[in-house]
Amino acid sequence: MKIKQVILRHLKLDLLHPFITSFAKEYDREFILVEVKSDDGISGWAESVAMLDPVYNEETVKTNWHMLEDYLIPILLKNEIEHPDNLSEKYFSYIRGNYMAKAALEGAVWDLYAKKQNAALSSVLGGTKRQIEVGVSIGIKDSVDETLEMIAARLDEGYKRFKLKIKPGWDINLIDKVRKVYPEIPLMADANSAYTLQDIDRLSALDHYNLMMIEQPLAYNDIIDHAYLQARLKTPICLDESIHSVEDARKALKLGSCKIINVKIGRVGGLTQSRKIHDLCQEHGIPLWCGGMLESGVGRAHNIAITTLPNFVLPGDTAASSVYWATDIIEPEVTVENGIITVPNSPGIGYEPSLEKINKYTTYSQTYSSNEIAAV
Ligand code: OSB
Ligand code: MG
Repeated sequence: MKIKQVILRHLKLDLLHPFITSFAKEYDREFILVEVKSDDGISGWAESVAMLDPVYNEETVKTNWHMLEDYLIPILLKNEIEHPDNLSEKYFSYIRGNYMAKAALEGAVWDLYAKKQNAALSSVLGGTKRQIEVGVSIGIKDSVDETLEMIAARLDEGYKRFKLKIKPGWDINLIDKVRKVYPEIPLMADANSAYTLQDIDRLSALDHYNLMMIEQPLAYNDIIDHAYLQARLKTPICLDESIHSVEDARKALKLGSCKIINVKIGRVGGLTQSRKIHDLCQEHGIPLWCGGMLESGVGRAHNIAITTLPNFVLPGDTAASSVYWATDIIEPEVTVENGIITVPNSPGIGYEPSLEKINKYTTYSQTYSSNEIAAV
């Protein structure tokens, strides 16, 4: 496969509801949309999930633009790509880290590759599910009552699992009150690394509430303390921030740092690496689910495709477009019925990026083409 052109667009979309975590308050999302074009005029699409500031991981929108422009796009335009797997396994592997940047370009090539075969991305990846179950991630609110209202609304919409963001002081009381109103709902908490081992009593207190899991309680780069904590908690720990590769997953499983893993395509460097983590965890009986980074419809479509792999057995964070945006940039938008997304079977990501909407939200863009690279 020869890529002729890559277009990077910087977009800004306003969130319908501010999203507050232990590390950030987000009112909108600025991100890079990647379009790759082959010589026969087909386009593949993906987005970078890097945040504006380096608060989830070390990457940012700017570092991703730099990595794409100065390293990854020139590699892509110079080489004949036999298979998308070769990007992370061969061409990009000498570059350390920068997984979200790599995943963004690789994802667009995967979409193009699937479209060229006239096949859905989900089936090209080996996915089998026709429907996927989804949950919803609820940020930190001003009050417990406000959180309860949001849960009630999402419960009405049929979501299958409720994830509440927690931090020290917004944890036991919150979960206790939610459990009093909803003793049975599938409930979990995500700390985004807000605790240390000194908080072990506070975290152990959450064992009384029958949570499905606690996501990333300790440091973003830790798997050692998590192993110590998991040995002392009944509640399963799910790792998010700490897992960047199949090697990280292997080590975390060996140490007993978690019982569940949240896969984010961007965090682990793309679809090829996500699939490797999937296969390893499947072998070891470790359940997976697909996390979210407040993606637009383009990233959401990629999340839906990877979730069709059989070991994504727990509901993911890929909620409907309408949970996040007044208007999404794909057609049709992602819809959820009774907590279920029906996986599209049209070629590639299965949703059409709307150029009209994309242009409306694009603040700047840059085109790179293979002729220019060759001429340099
Ligand atoms: O930790 O899962 C997280 C959003 C931004 C950064 C990190 C996280 C999140 C979410 C939102 O929880 C999930 C979603 O896209 O709905
Ligand atoms: Mg998380």
